[in-house]
This record gives sequence, structure tokens and C-alpha cells, in this order.
Amino acid sequence: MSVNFRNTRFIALAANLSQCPDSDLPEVVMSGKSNVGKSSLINALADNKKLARVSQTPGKTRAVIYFNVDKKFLIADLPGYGYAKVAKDLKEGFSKLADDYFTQGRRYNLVLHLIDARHDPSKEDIGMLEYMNANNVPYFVVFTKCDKFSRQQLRNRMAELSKIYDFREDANVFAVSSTAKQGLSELKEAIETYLGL
Ligand SMILES: Nc1nc2c(ncn2[C@@H]2O[C@H](COP(=O)(O)OP(=O)(O)OP(=O)(O)O)[C@@H](O)[C@H]2O)c(=O)[nH]1
Ligand SMILES: [Mg+2]
Repeated sequence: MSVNFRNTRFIALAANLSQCPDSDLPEVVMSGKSNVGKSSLINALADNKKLARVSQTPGKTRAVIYFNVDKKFLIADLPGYGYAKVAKDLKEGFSKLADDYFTQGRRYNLVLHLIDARHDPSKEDIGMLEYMNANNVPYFVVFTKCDKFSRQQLRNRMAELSKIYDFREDANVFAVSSTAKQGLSELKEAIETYLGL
């Protein structure tokens, strides 16, 4: 592997789109509902438990947090959407900033869309996948918290979820656990390959 994920550094926090850094580096966007495990996954990929916490402000962060991975690409940690709320539609459940990120011309190379493997499909996740399919947004689907399943249960659950969700036919789908460090090297390799690193 050519990317040293341990060499991941916090670089910026943006409270609105105009504060998002300009960079020639490719950008990977972490999207998903609040509490799905976005920050934990960044820490797990970098093997650094303190990384995402460094940039956290007390209370709920409504900002995009940027990390530079080995000077080869950026990770943008988007604010989660609608954890406690039952969203009527995507716009309502999605944070304004996260919504702007996808609709106001920000350039990114790949979206990692995280979904908690334990949960039944949410309107927000279905809506986000529909949006990405319709707009040809390149994405990987990453099911999180897979340590909650036994190996056999996980196989069944993945088959079940792949039927329910309308993934693009060639979409990369991963099952990971940040706490048990499962599926991380597969994800890292696929990111590298996708970005041509
Ligand atoms: N069992 C288990 N718990 C996890 C895993 N990843 C994250 N969690 C837990 O899920 C909770 C939320 O994790 P975060 O990484 O803060 O989630 P987030 O998506 O960054 O949440 P927001 O920043 O609010 O959008 C924490 O209590 C984590 O410990 C995992 O792989 N397995
Ligand atoms: Mg977070």
C-alpha cells in the first residue's frame, strides 16, 4: 500500500461552504447519519484514537472537518444528519451544510456513505443513495458497527441489506467495524485503487 494512513492530520474546520479549503488533492467525503461512526472510522483508518477528537468542539459540531491523509488526499468529515429526527424528506433530515456540500458545486472524488448495519433502512439513507445514483456521484457504501454480528449473521445481514437498498450495480460495498478493526484494510485498498494512489 502506498498511502501511510497513520500519517493523517487535522487540517481545517469549515462552518460553511466558503470556509472549505481549496486543495489540489483528491477529496473523500464521509457522509451518513449522526452517530453512524464517521469520526470513529477516520480514527480507525488512521489508527489514532485521538485524531477526530482533536478537532471536535464541545457540543454538536455542525462543521466539516478536514483531514490530510499522508499528503495524498483529504478526508472531509461531514456533519451527520437527522439522528434523532424522523425526516419527512432528505432536505429536512440532512444538515444544511451537508446538503450544500452536494448541491453547491463542491468538488470531491468519492463519497463514503456510512450506514449502521444494525438499523433498518432510513429515509435519509434511501434518499441519499437515490440522489447519488441520479447524479452519478461516485460512492462506496460502508456498513458500520459490524462487530455487533457474528460472521454468519453478518453474511445474512449483508445479503438482506443489499436487497433492500438500491445500490448502483458496480458500487463497492464494505462491512467494517472501527472498534474491532474489521474490514479496514479492504476499504483502504479500495480507496487507494479508486484514487489511483
Ligand atoms: N460497536 C461499535 N460502536 C461504534 C463503532 N464505531 C463507532 N461506534 C460508536 O458509535 C458512536 C458514534 O460514533 P461517532 O464516530 O462519534 O459517530 P459520527 O458518525 O462521527 O457522529 P456525528 O459526529 O454525530 O455525526 C460512539 O459511541 C462510538 O463509540 C463500531 O465499529 N462498533
Ligand atoms: Mg463525528
